[in-house]
Amino acid sequence: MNKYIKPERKIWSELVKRPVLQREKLTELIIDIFNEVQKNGDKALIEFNKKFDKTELKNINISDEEMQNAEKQISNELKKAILDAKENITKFHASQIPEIQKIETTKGVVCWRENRAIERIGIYIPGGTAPLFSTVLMLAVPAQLAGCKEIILCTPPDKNGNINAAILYTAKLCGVTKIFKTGGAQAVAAMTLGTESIPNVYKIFGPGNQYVVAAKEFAQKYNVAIDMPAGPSEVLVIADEQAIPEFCAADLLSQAEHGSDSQVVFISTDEKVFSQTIEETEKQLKKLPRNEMAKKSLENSHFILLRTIDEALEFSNLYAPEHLILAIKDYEKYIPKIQNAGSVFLGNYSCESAGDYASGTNHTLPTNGFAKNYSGVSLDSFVKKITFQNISEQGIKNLGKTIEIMAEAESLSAHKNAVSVRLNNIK
Ligand code: HSO
Ligand code: ZN
Repeated sequence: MNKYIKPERKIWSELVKRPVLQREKLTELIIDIFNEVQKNGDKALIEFNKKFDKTELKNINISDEEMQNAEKQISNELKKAILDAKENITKFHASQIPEIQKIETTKGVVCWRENRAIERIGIYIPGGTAPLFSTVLMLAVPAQLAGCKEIILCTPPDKNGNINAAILYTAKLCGVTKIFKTGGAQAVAAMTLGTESIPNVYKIFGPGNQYVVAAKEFAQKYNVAIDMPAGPSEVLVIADEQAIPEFCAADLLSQAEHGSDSQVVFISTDEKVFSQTIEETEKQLKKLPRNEMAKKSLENSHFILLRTIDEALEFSNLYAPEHLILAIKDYEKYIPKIQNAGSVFLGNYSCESAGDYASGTNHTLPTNGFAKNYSGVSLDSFVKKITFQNISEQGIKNLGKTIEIMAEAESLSAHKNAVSVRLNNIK
């Protein structure tokens, strides 16, 4: 835990830096994996399952029996929670479906845009210690609302060859069309290139370890789009004198438990809240089952005392956090000053966990400073927008001269002519 008391501005640029990830070494490995998947398809994936996931599977498909068993394994309580969350995520993302607006830019010239779903998308869900079925909701719900025809999900099997029941249950509930037992860079390669079983997709979504992240970057060489560049998860909490240290500590730890590379930053303008939050964080940390991971992540994390909320927001905008929690009074007043953040949580009761699971907003958000130039996943992430225009005889008469003059000035006479022939025809 690094503590800074009113640090000078000249060191801020150091404080906002994330640990550098060494990706270069991975490229060769990723190329090998892509080549192997291209050459041997499903067989390669089965071999990779043996090698990396230590499981002997004959194929990468999920049987009907496995799907039915998954549903039986989930408690009614969890099913109800997943349904509640799905309802809120659906409400929020459905509100993002735009109404078509036809704009007459010049009399007789009508322009508009229409959404078309990306037909085939891929969702990657990591395996490991925390089965992120909530991420299935965050990606499959907007994909289905957008109208994506095929929603492919890949996730690694455990050593018994099984997939977490909640992941399977949620996938089915949210209209995922096919699920495959394959993980890591090879799953990304398979969704990029296609295999006998796995269709190639046009866009790949979802979090993953450094291999998955590197493979998603590499997939773009094959004209496959990705949701966003990824890095470890982060939260920045700003707390004034009315903040509750117990709440702040819990929020910091909820993010720290994601992984040893997670980033948490705490900023306070109040000395008492500052020191009490540090004490609380240490106290709560001891009680956490994922204590080891959270402890490591806290080692790289910053606790900063600043003078004012304005100053804290300036720091936050420079850091551009994935999640920003404003545990301050008058948070409304400060909303216009938030420039760079993935998702913002306002007031003492808006915990990040709410957005992670069930309030309705998406939890797939820009990390690693990318909140400066990227948005989180939304309905828009699953569509392309096509522009249309319809120009009447009157329209070309009204706009024709403008086009002719511009085309001539660019020395593109064929462009000019495409207008001239029409204008002559009208006369
Ligand atoms: N905080 C994570 C999302 C997540 N949390 C999933 C729990 N499950 C990244 O925004
Ligand atoms: Zn989380």
